[in-house]
Amino acid sequence: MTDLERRIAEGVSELRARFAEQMKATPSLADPAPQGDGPKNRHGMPKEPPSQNVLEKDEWPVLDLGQTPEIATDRFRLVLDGAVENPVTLRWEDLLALPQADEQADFHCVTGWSIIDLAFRGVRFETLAALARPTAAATHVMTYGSDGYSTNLPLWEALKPDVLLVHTVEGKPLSTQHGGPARIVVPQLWAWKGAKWVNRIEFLGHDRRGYWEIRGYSNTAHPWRDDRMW
Ligand SMILES: Nc1nc2c(c(=O)[nH]1)N[C@H]1C(S)=C(S)[C@@H](COP(=O)(O)O)O[C@H]1N2
Ligand SMILES: [Mo]
Repeated sequence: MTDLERRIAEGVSELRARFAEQMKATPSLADPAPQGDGPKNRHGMPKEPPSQNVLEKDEWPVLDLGQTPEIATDRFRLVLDGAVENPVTLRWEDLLALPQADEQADFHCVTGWSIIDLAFRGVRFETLAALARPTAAATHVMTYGSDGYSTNLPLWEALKPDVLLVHTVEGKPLSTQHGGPARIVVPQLWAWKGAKWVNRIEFLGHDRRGYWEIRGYSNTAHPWRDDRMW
């Protein structure tokens, strides 16, 4: 283990311990069957949330504010700042030097479609957080895309191990239209919680609503509880 890997592993266990109770109290981990008791394969969840249509992987729609920033990997920067002991700016090579993770996860869009079992590869959010070391006051994050988008998350959702900064999907580089070179994916929540073209993760000592949350989307965004608006 390198020094960096050891520091990250220590940071991750400290954060998991700090937020363990709140993580356990959230629907994806707390409810054995929040929408009934159909076939289950996702932390005790049915395969797709209520009223969702399952699309094939090659039918993955593109949804965003209408701009598609082109970010070459040599211009990629990810700022981790706010309520942290160690603010950092990561370049592409820094990102790839961090421990990499694979997650087979689902992608649920509030407009009514879900894609099941996408193979995501990237860096776990908890790895990034362990690097930046959230202060004792940190409770939430705001994530920003370079198109002006933002979306907020409580740390007890962001720190779940399947939350990734994704750079590879199904073995191929994440496409520009889906937020490449790197975006956040939060499989347990509606897809708007994952900023495409992410360039900043700001740690906060209180909650603050992001782009769609200000405009009436649910702040909790749990598909399994049908949290869609407000
Ligand atoms: N930067 C950025 N990220 C974003 C958005 C956006 O407009 N800009 N839209 C969000 C919404 S509303 C959804 S449903 C998903 C869609 O991701 P996709 O285009 O890869 O399907 O991205 C989310 N992340
Ligand atoms: Mo969306």
